[in-house]
Amino acid sequence: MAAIRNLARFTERAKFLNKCYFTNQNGTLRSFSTNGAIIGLSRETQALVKFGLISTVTGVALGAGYAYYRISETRKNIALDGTELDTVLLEHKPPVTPSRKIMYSVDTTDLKLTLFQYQTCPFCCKVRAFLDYYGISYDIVEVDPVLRKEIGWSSYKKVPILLTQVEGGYRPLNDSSMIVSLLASYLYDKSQTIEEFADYYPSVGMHDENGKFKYEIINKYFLMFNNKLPKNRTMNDIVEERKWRKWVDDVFVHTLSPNVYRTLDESYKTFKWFSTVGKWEEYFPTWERMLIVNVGATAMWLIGKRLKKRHRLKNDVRQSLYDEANYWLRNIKARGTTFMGGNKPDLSDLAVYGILKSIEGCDAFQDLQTNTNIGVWYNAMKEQVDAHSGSTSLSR
Ligand SMILES: N[C@@H](CCC(=O)N[C@@H](CS)C(=O)NCC(=O)O)C(=O)O
Repeated sequence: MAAIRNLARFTERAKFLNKCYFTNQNGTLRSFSTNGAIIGLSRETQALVKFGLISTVTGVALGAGYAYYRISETRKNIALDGTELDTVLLEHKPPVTPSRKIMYSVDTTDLKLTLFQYQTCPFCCKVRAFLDYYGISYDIVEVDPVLRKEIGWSSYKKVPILLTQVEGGYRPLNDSSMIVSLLASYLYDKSQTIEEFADYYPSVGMHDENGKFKYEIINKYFLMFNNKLPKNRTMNDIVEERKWRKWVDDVFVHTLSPNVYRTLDESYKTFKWFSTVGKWEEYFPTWERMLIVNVGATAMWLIGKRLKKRHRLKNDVRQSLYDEANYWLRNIKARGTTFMGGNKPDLSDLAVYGILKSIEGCDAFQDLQTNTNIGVWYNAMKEQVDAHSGSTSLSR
């Protein structure tokens, strides 16, 4: 607000200066050339100069505001370093209307879930792949990725957040892998409540090697089996599944952004697809949609380059995407089964499927299909998820 007020004050002053000192009688702006001669500027140039000035001041004000915000956040976070973060139980449901409801007749769970998400966030797609495969109903709240006001009630500022109705209120679950592990454990052993399972996944605040504050969930890949393994699964299967789920989060997912935001043009195309598939026209007013597409596409194109470096992708980022997809496919082939989980998908299949689904409408996905054999596995997964095949393993 202060930045906006300062900008308004500056604009007023600029108008005053414009009137008093820099204009000729006929209203054209005057400035000084390097050799000291006064040149008259056309109205278009005046407009450009004004625009340039205002943009610079806005940029500086926003930059200063952002720097101040980062410093105060870092100060707050240093105090949190290494401490266990409180998990909250909300007495009331946050007053946000669901964007839509996903209802499955095969759902035999008594879960009441609301997913705060971006339709095309890979981590959100991963959670949806899990819920859809098991045929579990849920409400969706589509979050504005720039303003994020729909998750204003949460101190965790990322999506997905899965709000679960529990005794005495609502419990938000943060982090896609933790959500999947917790729900998979709950589906296997309903003798414990969601609240009890949530205690197995404490979260700790810490700083990473770049000094950035991280929200780390301990044990997020662990499934709680109450000392007995699920039918037809060995300990080795469980360990392998965990290894691949971690590979999805630590390696594979990082090949996506630099690919879908590879050029400014590709970035805009990606955001336009996000807008269509996320039904932004339905949920956000035009100005907000324009803001998301324009700010998002430009910012992500720039960020994509940083991510490429940070995750050490090849210069041709497509190749890194193909390499990881082929690594996954080679390992399934070595097993001689349709899925990594055997004849039925396991949580690692659902994770890979979920994150790839998040780029289904992008050029990068088309190229991936053309240049690798991912299509066969992907289509088999699509069939399983769309048919809610996992629901049969839940009915007792
Ligand atoms: N480890 C988290 C990552 C979630 C995440 O990074 N979500 C992104 C959207 S794809 C986000 O909300 N970013 C907002 C931000 O970082 O400020 C998970 O698996 O859920």
